[in-house]
Amino acid sequence: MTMKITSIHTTPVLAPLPRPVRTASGTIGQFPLVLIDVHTDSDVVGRAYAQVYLPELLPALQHAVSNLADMATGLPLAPRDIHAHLLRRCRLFGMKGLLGVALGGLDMALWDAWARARAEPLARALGAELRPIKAYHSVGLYDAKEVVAIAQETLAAGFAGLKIKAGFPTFAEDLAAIRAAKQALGHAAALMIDYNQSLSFAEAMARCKALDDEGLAWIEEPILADDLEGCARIAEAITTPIQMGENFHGPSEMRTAIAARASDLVMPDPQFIHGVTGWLEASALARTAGLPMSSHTFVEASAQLLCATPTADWIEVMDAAGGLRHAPLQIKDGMLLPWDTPGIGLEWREDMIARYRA
Ligand code: SMN
Ligand code: MG
Repeated sequence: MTMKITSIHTTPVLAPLPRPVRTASGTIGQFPLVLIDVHTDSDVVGRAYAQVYLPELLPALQHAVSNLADMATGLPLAPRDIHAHLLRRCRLFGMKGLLGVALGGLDMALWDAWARARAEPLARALGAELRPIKAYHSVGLYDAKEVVAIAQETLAAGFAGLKIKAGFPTFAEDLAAIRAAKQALGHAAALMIDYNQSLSFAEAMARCKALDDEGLAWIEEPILADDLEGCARIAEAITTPIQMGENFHGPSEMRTAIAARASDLVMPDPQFIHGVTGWLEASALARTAGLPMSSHTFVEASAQLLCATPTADWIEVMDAAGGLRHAPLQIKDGMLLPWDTPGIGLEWREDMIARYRA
């Protein structure tokens, strides 16, 4: 007998971070999250969250989630059917931007409830076994002096990689930070950089070519994510893999980017790609294109989803909700060990929710 959704609650929080995430395109001091609880006519409650990088946009995201939640309340707990229903219902308006993010967060909570109802981790409920995933520590923009301590902390925490943001005003500053990080990491961990779409095409081409012999695991979003032709030209011009995907709004945008050969690697964001449902479609696109697929934030859901991703590569560890959750992440020998608990495994600390509620 299929469960029914009886109510869906949203809670806005400004989640604490161990340190601000400074990027060349803005700084995140606290993580604005909308916690999403899907209640059913049994004792199962699905839990997930959606995120927005600016506190000013948190009310809008919460409203968007609530509006979609109103369209799902009362329906049977069938995540694929609800996803299709919401896409049909919003066909005229379109499912991009904040609405697409709201769909992604709600979809994750629905699938969490679905897996909890089966008393299985999401990966196992999707037909995949849990397995360790190569993990990198994702941090902000640090200069050549600051980055040494970050690299040492990364090695001490057991990560197999470190991603630093790039995009200082001068290339010399980028290069100095990269070389300092490489020296501190030695051969113990891979190094990735992320320009967060901050460079012009000409500047990106120049900087990516100048970095091509630095042995970087990838260069992420050097230019605007929607300039697919520009990304493809840069990817063609250098050997270092170009990485993108956190700004794929739904699987269809990933399909377009793959067709444009815009990058060598893909890393969808579980909310932007439209949740678990979107991720599963995206993982099939990556497999048919033969592209390694990594994740962007949402470490709890990503840990489960990458177990069910044929071309799974790295999991990004930027633990936006870590300060609100009971269970700590398990990083060992360069790998993240997905939790063997029902669903995505989110259990909130009510005292911390109350403390950081927006
Ligand atoms: C990033 C973007 C937005 C919020 C956090 C992190 C960054 C990444 O692009 O890839 O981690
Ligand atoms: Mg990025």
